[in-house]
Amino acid sequence: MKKSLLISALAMATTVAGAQNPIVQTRYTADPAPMVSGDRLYLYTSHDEAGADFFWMYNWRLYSTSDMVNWTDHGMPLSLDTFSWADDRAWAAQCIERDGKYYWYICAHSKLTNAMAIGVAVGDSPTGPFRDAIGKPLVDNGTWDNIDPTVMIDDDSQAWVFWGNPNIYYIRLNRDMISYSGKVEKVEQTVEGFGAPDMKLRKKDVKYKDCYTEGPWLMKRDKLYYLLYAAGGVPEHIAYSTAKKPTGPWKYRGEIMPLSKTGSFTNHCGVADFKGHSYFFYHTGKLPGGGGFGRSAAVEEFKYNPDGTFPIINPTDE
Ligand code: FUB
Repeated sequence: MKKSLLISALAMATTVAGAQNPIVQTRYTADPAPMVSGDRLYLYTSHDEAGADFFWMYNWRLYSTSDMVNWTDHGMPLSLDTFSWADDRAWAAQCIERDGKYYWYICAHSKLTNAMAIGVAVGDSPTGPFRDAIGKPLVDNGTWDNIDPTVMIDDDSQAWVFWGNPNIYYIRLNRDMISYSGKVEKVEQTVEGFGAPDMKLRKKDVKYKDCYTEGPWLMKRDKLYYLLYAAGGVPEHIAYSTAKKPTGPWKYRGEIMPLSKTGSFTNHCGVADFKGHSYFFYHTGKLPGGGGFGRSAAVEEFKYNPDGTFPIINPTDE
């Protein structure tokens, strides 16, 4: 059983079938973030522009499926126009449901600080419509580190947002999901935790190449917290760390998706369990005409190892 694609060009909310990677073959879709709601899996993506020479990106896209074979294109529910404070770089994002509302955490360039910022949109359904939830960024402290938010609601109902490149930050969201308590915290990147120490040492010593770079994905399984992320600088592979608490300490657990010839020097992952199967989403540059700035979401079904660790997952075209 495998994926899909061939989302028709007419597409909007049209169901079409296919059976190979990339999932979407009619446009570029990067930074895939799955969310299961009801009996559907929703895939929130960013969107590379054809022919771009950098990550000049303006909107986010949404697809869904009930069977991992037939996908529905829900169009572009969110764009930079949604956020009065944002003017460029509509980068990685993730959506989550709480109390019947859907919170889509995004990052974009802030006009207010001339740096990257984290924002949040809210809607009444997984497909929106979405609006800027607070009319200003959630985090906008003037650093370019503020990219790639990942969000998780813990069993004790505490919601967490992690993000960052090359540093990792987190906040504890309040129950309203649009404000937070305490301050922005920074994760200490020890060798034990992430395979490498801070950026200065990474640059000096190549043995520290296997380090956190960006694109965190926070999840919990059997009481253990997992932080998956793009690692190793350029080009990126996917690695992960685990911890008994979201605040750490983290333990580096190795690679999940090793470097391979995908045509994209970035990678960015998301994981979902859906209808009894586990899926690992990532992106490649494999769509014809694609590459490092023309990426496409892809997916692999996998099984966790009996001890809860991730297997090695390689990209396929199937
Ligand atoms: O899509 C733009 C940026 O490229 C993302 O924010 C990073 O994770 C990398 O995939």
